Amino acid sequence: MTLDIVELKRKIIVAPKSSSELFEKAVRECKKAPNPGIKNRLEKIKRKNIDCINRSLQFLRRKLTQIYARSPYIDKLHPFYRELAYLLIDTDEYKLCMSRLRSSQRIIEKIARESIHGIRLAQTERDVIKAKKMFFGRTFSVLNTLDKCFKIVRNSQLEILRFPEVNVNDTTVVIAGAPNVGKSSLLKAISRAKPEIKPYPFTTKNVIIGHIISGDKRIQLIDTPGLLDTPLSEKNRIETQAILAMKHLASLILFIVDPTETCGFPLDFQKRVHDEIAENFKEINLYVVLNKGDLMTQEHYKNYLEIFGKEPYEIVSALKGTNIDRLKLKLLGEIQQL
Ligand SMILES: Nc1nc2c(ncn2[C@@H]2O[C@H](COP(=O)(O)OP(=O)(O)O)[C@@H](O)[C@H]2O)c(=O)[nH]1
Ligand SMILES: [Mg+2]
Repeated sequence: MTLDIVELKRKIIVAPKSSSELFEKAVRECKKAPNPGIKNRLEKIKRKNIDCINRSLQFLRRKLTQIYARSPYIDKLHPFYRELAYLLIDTDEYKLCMSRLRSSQRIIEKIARESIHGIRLAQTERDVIKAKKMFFGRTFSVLNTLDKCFKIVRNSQLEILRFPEVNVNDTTVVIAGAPNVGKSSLLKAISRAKPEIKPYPFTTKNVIIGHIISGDKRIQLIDTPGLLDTPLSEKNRIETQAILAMKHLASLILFIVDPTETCGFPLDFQKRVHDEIAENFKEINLYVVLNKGDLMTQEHYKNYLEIFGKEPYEIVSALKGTNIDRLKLKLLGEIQQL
């Protein structure tokens, strides 16, 4: 089972805006070191400064680890999210930066060890302060070289946090079809609870998610207003790729047709949309559902058969609720075969 996207998002600790922000916090941690209750002045200063370095080191170690260990591995993402990630973020830079955070943490640990060693050997107060300054000076340089990485990682993380939350482990039925054919009405009629609205990357559009639940069987239904309702060839490249990422998600596509054409789109346009989707989602079964059965005449049906050239998977009326339960049972039956 792939880790749930909600869980992945919850784990993310967003990288700081800049390296100086992190450095300043590390210096603040150092200043929290209390005065040790020792008489010998040199020993006292040594202890305090070692404590200071350790506090800063622990802080930086924690922060850096949090960023790289709690951010998702792109290649371990579910293919749907992996494809979106490759579209949305510079994954090469992201990966490179993650490993740089890791190695920089080790370098800072080494600097700390050397500085602490220097403090232990120090003969004078000045030598102690010099060793401490060495720690902060070198740490600052290391963090400085990470500045660009913090920005890259931060932006990537913010993109990932905007990924649509779909359940990749559920059987997924994607609903397609021209505008106004009744996709949303059907989703509402067939779903158990109120559908959830989720934004879709690269578009100003949302997807709407509903569920059919029967015993231990779950089907996730995705309505795609504005995405799979017009020919893909009329969309820009990125938007098309983002839509095509759905092929990693969809177990089957329900293509809704309005044979009455009251949707405002003639059947030959609806067929064009159908053919483009079928062409682009070759590996996925596509079933035609005729909607608005309540308005459909013999004439409409004949016209449909002529243009589509195949019997529909089901004829329903989302408005009247006709054959909705039958469609639901058929879909639940499909799960076994998927
Ligand atoms: N007569 C009739 N109208 C329907 C049916 N399903 C949807 N509609 C109407 O068709 C219009 C578009 O429906 P909608 O679900 O928004 O279509 P979408 O754009 O494909 O999501 C609305 O006015 C619905 O009330 C149906 O089965 N019969
Ligand atoms: Mg709609």
